[in-house]
Amino acid sequence: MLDKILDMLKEEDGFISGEQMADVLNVSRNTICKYIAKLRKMGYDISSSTNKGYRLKLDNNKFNKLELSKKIKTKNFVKNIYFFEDLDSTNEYAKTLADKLEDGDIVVCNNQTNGKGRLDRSWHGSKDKNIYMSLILKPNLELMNVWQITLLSGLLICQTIENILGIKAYIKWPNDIIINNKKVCGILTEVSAQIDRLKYIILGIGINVNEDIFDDSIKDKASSLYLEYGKEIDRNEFLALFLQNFEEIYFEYLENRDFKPYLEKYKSICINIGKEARIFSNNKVIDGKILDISDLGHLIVENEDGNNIILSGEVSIRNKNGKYI
Ligand code: BT5
Repeated sequence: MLDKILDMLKEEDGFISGEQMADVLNVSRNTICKYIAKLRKMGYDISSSTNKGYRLKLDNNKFNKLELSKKIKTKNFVKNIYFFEDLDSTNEYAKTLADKLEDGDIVVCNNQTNGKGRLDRSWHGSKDKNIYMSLILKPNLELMNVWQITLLSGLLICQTIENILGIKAYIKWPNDIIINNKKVCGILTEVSAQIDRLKYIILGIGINVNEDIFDDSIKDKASSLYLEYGKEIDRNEFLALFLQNFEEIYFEYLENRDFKPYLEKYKSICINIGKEARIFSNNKVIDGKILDISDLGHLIVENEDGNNIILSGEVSIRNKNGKYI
């Protein structure tokens, strides 16, 4: 009912009377009044006039459960959306619910107050601008394959950026999404497992969508889709399309658990290949040249002794001045 009333308000240029809505929806005017109050509580700006009825002030940047669920077209994913105005961290919240969540459920918020990056780093962002989301996955998968799911999610963020904005985005291995050398999205994958049995994966994704001001600490290396594209982006549409893209590839991948079919595409947008880098892997620091990405999605690095080794870990690329960034 709520979404039907919202649709009617959106379709009307000016005012629409409570009586007209009540007739179309076959409910009392009192019921319409109650739903209008609910919509107002959700932040919709609805004015009313005694003889004319109700008018909605259109706000294309409204990001909430109602708008999001209307856009979502996944088949098996996103049976449940846990949407919050404010949350400390969507990943942390998802963990508290993880046992009851289903494969493909999401936790989303409009304002994340204590966002987490990898290795205890933090993820910044303001209210009403960005996407902060955790996708819960419960695949039947070996622990070592989880890595590939993370890589696929980066690939699919890039694909969604290209689908919606027509802009090419790149990946800094494993998973920073980069446009014009600046980071627009970060991914934090967390896993719960017992011995070798995977319980769940929490894929935490932070996308700088309509952000225009960054914290001093990151303003030189961060950007947003809005800043790169020049127009505001509908977060509902973006997230819905990402989830649809992700669902398709996730189930395709799970059939063979093989990263190879996606490797060429991944490599074609991976900016680390051919670069001098410093890799932090298993408490060791290795300097070398990144030659390639292996079939399993790891880095193939030529180390200082000229040997090729396969690594995973944290990567800093060496810039023109010889500095690792
Ligand atoms: C990441 O970590 O890039 C993973 C970020 C994941 C955030 C999502 S939001 C939803 C979910 N819930 C959470 O609590 N987290 C996930 P890392 O590679 O460690 O990068 C973190 C570093 O990126 C920081 O130390 C900053 O230097 C920089 N950074 C922080 N916020 C940024 C932003 N909004 N845009 C670009 N760079 C940022």
